[in-house]
Amino acid sequence: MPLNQFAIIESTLREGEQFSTASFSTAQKLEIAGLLDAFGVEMIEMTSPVASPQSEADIRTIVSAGLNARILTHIRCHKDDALRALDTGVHGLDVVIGTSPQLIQHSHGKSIRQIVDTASEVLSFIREQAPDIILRFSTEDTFRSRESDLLRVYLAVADLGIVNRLGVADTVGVAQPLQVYHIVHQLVRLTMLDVEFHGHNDSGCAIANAAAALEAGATHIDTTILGIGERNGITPLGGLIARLYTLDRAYVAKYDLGLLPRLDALIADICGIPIPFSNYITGASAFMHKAGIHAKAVLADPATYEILRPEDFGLTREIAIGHRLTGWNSLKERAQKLGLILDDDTVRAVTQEVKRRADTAPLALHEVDALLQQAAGI
Ligand code: HCA
Ligand code: CU
Repeated sequence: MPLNQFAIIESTLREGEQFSTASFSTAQKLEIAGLLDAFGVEMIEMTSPVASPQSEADIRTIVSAGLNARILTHIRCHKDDALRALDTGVHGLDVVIGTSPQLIQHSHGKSIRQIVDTASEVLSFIREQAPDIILRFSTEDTFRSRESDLLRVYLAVADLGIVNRLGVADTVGVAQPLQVYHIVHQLVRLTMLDVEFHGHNDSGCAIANAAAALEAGATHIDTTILGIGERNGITPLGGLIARLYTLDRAYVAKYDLGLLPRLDALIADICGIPIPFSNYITGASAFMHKAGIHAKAVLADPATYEILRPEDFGLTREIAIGHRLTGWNSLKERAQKLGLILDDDTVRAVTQEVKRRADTAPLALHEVDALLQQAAGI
């Protein structure tokens, strides 16, 4: 299992731009790419140069920023697109072509045989033009494609001996972890090439599918900050980090985890959206403990109810106390924080008072503090 060797292909500047409210200026792309580079992602994928003149110019700008991350661009399986992309000086090309019956019918109209021929021609052309470029070939809508079609296409491409990586894409977010495992495992076994997974989140499996891909031997996972992308997006960077950290913190030790809150806040700000309360690691309630029993245990040892340590991400845990589920341990801790000396019976009495009032409406922290101070005679 190459989990300690996996790499992130960060696609906020490609898939992320396909999110409803995303449209990045050059300065914003530089800021995002710079922060992702500082975080330590291995590759940054950018919108095709064919998309617009500014998209093309921005690839050149990011390439010349001299980041550690390799800069890739994402193109259709066309020679013209490839030439435009190569001209920008990018380090890698991610080439994609649809293989599902739906895309064959409504997108390019090619048969599987024609797909194999086109892919062979375009990929060979790219390799002739750029012997050292990182070259990836993906099928779009892999998980609604026929397995026999996929194998024909991937094996033919692998046989060319010129691509560095094969990609599988759950374009519509329909795949389940076992299916992802199955396809990735076959590609790893049959081709020995690096394998990349790109997964949409329409049915909530994007993170689990990425983890399954890694377990099956995938080497690269596509992410975007906050998971932004077409519709409701793809595997979020923070979610992937949370998933892998909880398997073994060593898997993500190569990244500067303390930058995750800044990355999420930056994209939320640029896209004009809040960070969801339920977001992995950076959601407002990700490290918030409420029920008295939880609070008591967390105060004794945070690991009782925390699988991620907030301090590893530059964050702090919070104990909510002004509500009817509160417990006296939470109030005791609060009193100590305020420097108040109260015996346990008094703290218990204040706790009962908080519960009684909170039955009408939750109390703000300053209201709880006032009750504690009153009990201490202040
Ligand atoms: C799309 C394309 C893609 C490509 C993924 C890839 C997808 O925007 O529809 O090249 O790996 O989800 O299939 O993002
Ligand atoms: Cu996608």
